[in-house]
Amino acid sequence: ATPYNHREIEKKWRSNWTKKPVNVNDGSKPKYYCLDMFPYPSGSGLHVGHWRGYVISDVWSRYKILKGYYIIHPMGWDAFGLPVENYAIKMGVHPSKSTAENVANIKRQINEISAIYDWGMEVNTTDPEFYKWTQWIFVKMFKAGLAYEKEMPINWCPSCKTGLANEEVVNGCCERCGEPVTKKNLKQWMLKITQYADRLLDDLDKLDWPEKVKKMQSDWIGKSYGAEIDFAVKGSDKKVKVYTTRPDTLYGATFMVLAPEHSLAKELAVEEQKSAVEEYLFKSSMKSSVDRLQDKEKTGVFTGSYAINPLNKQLVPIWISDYVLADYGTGAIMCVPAHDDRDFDFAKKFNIPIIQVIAKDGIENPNLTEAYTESGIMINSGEFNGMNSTDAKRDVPGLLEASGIGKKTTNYKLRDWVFSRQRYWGEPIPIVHCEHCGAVPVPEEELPLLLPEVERYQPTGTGESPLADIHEWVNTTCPVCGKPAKRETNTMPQWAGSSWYFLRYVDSKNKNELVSREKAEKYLPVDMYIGGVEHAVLHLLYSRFYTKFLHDIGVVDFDEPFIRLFNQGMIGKNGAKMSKSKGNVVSPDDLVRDYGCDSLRLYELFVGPPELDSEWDDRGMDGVYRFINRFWNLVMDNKDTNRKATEEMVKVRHKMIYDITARLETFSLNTVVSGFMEYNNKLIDLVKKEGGLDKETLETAIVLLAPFIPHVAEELWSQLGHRESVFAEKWPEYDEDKMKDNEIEIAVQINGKTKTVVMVGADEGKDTVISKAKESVADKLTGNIIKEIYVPGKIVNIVIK
Ligand code: ANZ
Ligand code: ZN
Repeated sequence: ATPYNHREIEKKWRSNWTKKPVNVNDGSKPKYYCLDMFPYPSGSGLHVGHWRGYVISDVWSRYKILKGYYIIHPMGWDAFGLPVENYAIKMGVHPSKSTAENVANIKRQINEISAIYDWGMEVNTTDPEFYKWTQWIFVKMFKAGLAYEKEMPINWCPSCKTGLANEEVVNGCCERCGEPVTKKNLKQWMLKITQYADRLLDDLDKLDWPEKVKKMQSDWIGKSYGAEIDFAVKGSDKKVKVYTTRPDTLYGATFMVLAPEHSLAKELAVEEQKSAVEEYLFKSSMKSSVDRLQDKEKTGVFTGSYAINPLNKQLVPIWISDYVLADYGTGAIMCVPAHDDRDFDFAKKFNIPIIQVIAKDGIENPNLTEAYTESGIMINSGEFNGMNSTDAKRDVPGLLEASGIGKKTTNYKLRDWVFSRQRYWGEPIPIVHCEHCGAVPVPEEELPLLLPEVERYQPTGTGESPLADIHEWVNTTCPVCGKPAKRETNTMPQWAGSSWYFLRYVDSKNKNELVSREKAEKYLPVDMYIGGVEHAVLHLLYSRFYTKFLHDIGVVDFDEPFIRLFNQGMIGKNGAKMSKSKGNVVSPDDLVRDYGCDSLRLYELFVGPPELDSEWDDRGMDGVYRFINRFWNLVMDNKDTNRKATEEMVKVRHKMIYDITARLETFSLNTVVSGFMEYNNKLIDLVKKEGGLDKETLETAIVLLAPFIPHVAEELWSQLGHRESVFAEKWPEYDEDKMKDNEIEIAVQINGKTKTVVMVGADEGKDTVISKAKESVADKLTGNIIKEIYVPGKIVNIVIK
């Protein structure tokens, strides 16, 4: 028989599929939208880690084709942003030129996967026909009051020389380059994502997403329920408003702390504390946000002023410390050292009294060595004494509100989205600044507002983008009053295009609308989204926000973009994440040449559970290559034997369908591959035993394998005499009755020791089983039988004396 030759058959089938696509929209099939997170076309190309997600999504898409769907499976390019721009600065190559080169190279590499992408849908975020709509959405948001300008201290990366959103600051460092982030006061465009906080939180319930990602989003939104309480300042008409999630602990509040940036921080400093306070404020203003976060040892300064605890009228000292954040809650807190860790550390350091108000079983601990953060019984709390603290937590906010001491409130950690970047390679923000009319949007019919050519891409570092230097572009006229005006020179963050690109694929050539209502209804939203988990709170939160907005203005009729989400793990080698800088990159190109695309596809799945990080081992390629050869030979050797199926063959076939389908449905793709290996061995054993295999079993195995090793499957399918593509088949169904083992093994024991096994019919009754068992050990029954025990389906134990 012809030996397996991957080069020949992969070339042949790729060309056949181009002539006659396997994914056809005949108008009658239901759609299934399976989307990959689109790549950033970087200069270094793809490594085997990138392949993993694309293989997973292609297997899933091909499986859905066999299940009778028309697949939307597009690909595109997220191509604005820093890497290309940095390359332009270094090499002097225009970003659009290097982007085009990188796209061409990666497209070639992606085609090596033989994934069934529909290139007719391709989008590129840097294409003016695309970013026209990115700008259009901004204008719509501006008109809806969701885009606004604000001057404030924002996260600033001194190395990238640009402002950053909170989401882009990871452990105090720039998400891109890893430099510690500082603060800079800048006038910024902001998007009011906070207006959507509740919907972004509540609608997580609708989504079939990994719980981990949902939790990350809800933690990021960070909704908490609590109260705002006013503390009067002694000897003054000033009040300090605090936000607390624990108003039940009010009797235990023994001091207060203001953030250094709090508006009252300086004012409340009494004469003899003034210089100490000023010194502290200066010192903390010099600290980077990382230092403030990482400081283990609490620092602070006493203002000299006192506030009055509104419940017990006790005087509490007012301190200033940078462990209180200026932009959360009210920027001031009441401190309950007995029950809060940070407050406890602070009180210990500065010798402030600690009053316990919740105690286990109501028994006070006079020597607290750490904050007591569990529940218990209220003590030292006047009218609340004796209450269960859980009830107090629930009821006290209402009681305080009723007596006018506090007000029930909710708070969010989510902040509005800092949307300006002081960089060149991004969408220009379509706004004109006019002295008379203020900020005016570029008229919709004038979009796209093209990104002009510049000579220098260097970020200026002054807080202005390089666009500010192009005077003929900056100077324009006001769209409203026609007087001279200036263009906004900041650009959008890289997330702008990726927040909505998935909507554009299905109508990527539409000149008049972002997406037509008809196409949106037919093909959207995304049914399955596949990509890395690193986007959990950035891209995935922004996309949900954009989709909800576009829903609200009537562009689409759904308000969640991605129904199901799958996050694949990363591939590492030699214990490190695969990356060019670590020098441990494995290129798919050589592996495809030497082993073929089908082997690489299979190994990408076999390397480990797809949701976990896995280690690459080149030797694994030999294993899957051997499997493919064995399967190839099995089919080629038996394709003409025309055996009639035995009962055993039927049983193996149905079990195989069942096992493979169940593992595939649960995304246990590595065990699908090992399952194929096991069944292949079973089939080879059957051939040895029966001298051949029936055609239906061979065909079934080929169809099951088709999503995984499509070229091999097509070739073997045609070798069996079929003229149509294997993808015109239906995914096989199993019949549970035919899967049943009708013979089962029963262990036969004498006095608890196994002597032999007997085969009995699966639905044989107790008496028959016991008599067969006794027969099988007749020669060993050398005594009186005193008991016969039957464990159904498993054991017969005969007790003799
Ligand atoms: C008194 C108290 C007693 C508190 C207690 C906690 C435990 P979340 O859940 O994160 O919303 N807080 C409020 N504003 C703050 C700020 N700007 N910077 C730092 N901490 C701040 O946390 C709310 C709790 O964090 C609030 O409840 C407040 O301390 C503190 F046993 O008030 B609590
Ligand atoms: Zn004007």
